[in-house]
Amino acid sequence: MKLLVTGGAGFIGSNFVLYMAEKYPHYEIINIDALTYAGNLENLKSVEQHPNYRFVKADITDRSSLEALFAEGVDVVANFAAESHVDRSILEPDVFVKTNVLGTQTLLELAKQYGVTKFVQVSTDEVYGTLGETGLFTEETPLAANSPYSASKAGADLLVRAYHETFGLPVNITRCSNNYGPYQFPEKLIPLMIDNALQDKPLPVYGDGLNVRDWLYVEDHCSAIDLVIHKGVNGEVYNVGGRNERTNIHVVKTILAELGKPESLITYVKDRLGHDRRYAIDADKIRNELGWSPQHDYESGIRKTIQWYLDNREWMEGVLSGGYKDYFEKQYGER
Ligand code: NAD
Ligand code: TDX
Repeated sequence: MKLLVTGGAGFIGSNFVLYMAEKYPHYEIINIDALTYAGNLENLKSVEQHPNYRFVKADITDRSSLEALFAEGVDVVANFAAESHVDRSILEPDVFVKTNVLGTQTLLELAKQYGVTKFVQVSTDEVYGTLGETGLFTEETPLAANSPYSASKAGADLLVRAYHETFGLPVNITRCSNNYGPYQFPEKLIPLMIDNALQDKPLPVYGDGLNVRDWLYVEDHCSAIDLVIHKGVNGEVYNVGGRNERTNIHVVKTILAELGKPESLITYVKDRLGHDRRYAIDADKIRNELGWSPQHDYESGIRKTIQWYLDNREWMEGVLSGGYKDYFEKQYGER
């Protein structure tokens, strides 16, 4: 099997490459990534020497730089590449539309032209909008994206659907809830709060801190995508989530308690514009139809994650200093 992973230098993509390379050492894995601020090849150090792994620096919106790779023959595309941070999408929506919508359409076109056997679009629960106090997102929940980020992901989802309906492209869409774990860029809630707490800096909590997210340990997301690649019924959407709903303030307090830091570090700040109140995923379909089950609950996952950041301070320092950007040239030279 020849697997093309896009965005494999980012948080979830790099965890996925490591997961697949270990589980299927005989698969050929090609990782393409534009290495934006969020892409970090240091995440992939342990797989660099793997004989069946290859990294190619490329932008998913640039068809000409991808064509040769597809012409070599690709079986499966797993599209993780995206602009992923909601706050950035509020400040600068253009690049979200370019990468998330146009980039996905460029990949779909190549997948159609070169006849891939599966195209998995890694999407998000945020395309469904927001929930009130009760209820869960199912695959039938109408799309009602509220941020430029989620709107661009919803646009991509509709293009993926359209390539299935119109051209018969064998696709799946996965819609996962909030991930956490190793290698997450410290603009996102959990690594940001761990890092600030370790440095005794204020922990900025948006609004009243009572927004709810449904947390999933990243490895459990990887196992879901693995299953969808191998067993997903073409054209189907699969929600992914572990029923770990927590308020943001609860998450922040868990981190402070685990690190032995005082709650006086918590600082309430201005709310995010258009801040979705609550996400919660009904994952019965992937559980019942594909046999997926997550291996981590919130308590064990968050402890493991905090320990990883404690054990990998140099990774965080590299990210915060921007030092990881030198890594590509050191490792691969100019291209
Ligand atoms: P991330 O920001 O950590 O990584 C994104 C990666 O994509 C980076 O390596 C970046 O360099 C690369 N990239 C960006 N623009 C590119 C382009 N034009 N061409 C090629 N590569 C490009 O994001 P993440 O948190 O790992 O999310 C990965 C995917 O999973 C995204 O599609 C996101 O929407 C989705 N998702 C994320 C979560 C979450 O909680 N983080 C939850 C559900 C779904
Ligand atoms: O400093 C902060 N303070 C704060 O209160 C940050 C960065 C966030 N928050 C709140 C906003 C959200 O309610 O914490 C919650 C989580 O925020 P993020 O980590 O930015 O994640 P979210 O906006 O929920 O989106 C994430 O999950 C779905 C990913 O970034 C998306 O890529 C994914 O699709």
